[in-house]
Amino acid sequence: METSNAVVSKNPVYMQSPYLDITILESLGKSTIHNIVNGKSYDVSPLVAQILLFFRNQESLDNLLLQFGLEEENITKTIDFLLDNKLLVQVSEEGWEQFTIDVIAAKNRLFGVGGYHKKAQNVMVGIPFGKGNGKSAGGGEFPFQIREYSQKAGYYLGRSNFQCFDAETAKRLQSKFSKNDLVDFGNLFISTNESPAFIYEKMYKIADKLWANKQTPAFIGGDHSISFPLIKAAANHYPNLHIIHFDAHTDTYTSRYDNINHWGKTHHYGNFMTHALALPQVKNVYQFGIRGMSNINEKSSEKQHIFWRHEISEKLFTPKTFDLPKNVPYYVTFDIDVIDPTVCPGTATPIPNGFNLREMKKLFDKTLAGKQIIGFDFVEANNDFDKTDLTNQVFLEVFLQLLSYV
Ligand SMILES: [Mn+2]
Repeated sequence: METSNAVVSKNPVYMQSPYLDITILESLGKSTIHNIVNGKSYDVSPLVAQILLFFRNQESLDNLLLQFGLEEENITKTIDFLLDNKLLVQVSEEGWEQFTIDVIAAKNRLFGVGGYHKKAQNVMVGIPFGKGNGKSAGGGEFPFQIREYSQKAGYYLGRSNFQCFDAETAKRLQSKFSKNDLVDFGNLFISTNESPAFIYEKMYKIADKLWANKQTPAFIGGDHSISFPLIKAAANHYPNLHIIHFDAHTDTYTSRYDNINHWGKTHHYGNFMTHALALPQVKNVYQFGIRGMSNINEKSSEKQHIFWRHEISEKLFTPKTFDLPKNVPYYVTFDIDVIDPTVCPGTATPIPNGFNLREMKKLFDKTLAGKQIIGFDFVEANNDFDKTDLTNQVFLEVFLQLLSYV
């Protein structure tokens, strides 16, 4: 007797391939499944697309039959088709491992913390991707470099008293490190034969999974283009998402090439925010530290709130606040070029008149204290522009300060 793979085990568990775009066109009676790895497209009935969407998270065949009111023999061919074309994956006992395959454990974990586990609250993930920056891809090496630097310097912080920070920050960091709920997942694995679209999709899937597990990720870039897939993933879990964006640039810049490249569908380090603003779940974006001639008339959305460098200076050491909404979830994206290039030279697009570290710390106090921060990224550190260790040191100090508020 011929038995199909799909029904051999009693109640198999399936999961949708992580690399699909599914478009359902009810009115036309057909749907399209696009595999972004090999470029293949499949026209299927809306029911088949719905079945595939049902398996977005791991689900058993029995649950599918129950949910859709189907008989097993009527669905066998469809399941086989989906399996044969790798649109659907049968989850083995190592099913969970699928998620971790795309992240390679770091040889030297940052601050000497532990490796990934499901229960950890704060999860650091390196995203060594720099090709979204049109000026220099060197930032892609940063997640490797910072771990190496940190290890050589002996920064194992498990029992540190964080005396080099002010008392409040030290207290927050001590509690975070002593609870052992900060881990270093490792770096996103990127192969040279992968396209940027494919790599962005991997970032998106990892971020989506971390938020699905109710964890709080801290992503280490990489250039600023990585933030869009991360924010897109956050939006799946937070329908009222707010963004705090530290940067010298608004990153809502379009170039004439943006329209040539796939009709504006692609994104890069200079326009990731335009794409983030277009997400309906993103309600408001607060941009801090914007300055310089490249922002001479930059405001493109009602959701976008710019706090200019010169306005911030006037408020920073006064009791004045920035009146950000309370009790809403915030994602924080931090571009290291918000800091003055004389303080931190290692970045591809330096702009004069940035913050010093004392101002930066104060700005964190005024914007992040008491907020619900669901995760953050720290991007655009690029040691190609700094042959000293200054940028590494600025990164570690500012990263820890930022982390202390999360
Ligand atoms: Mn920038």
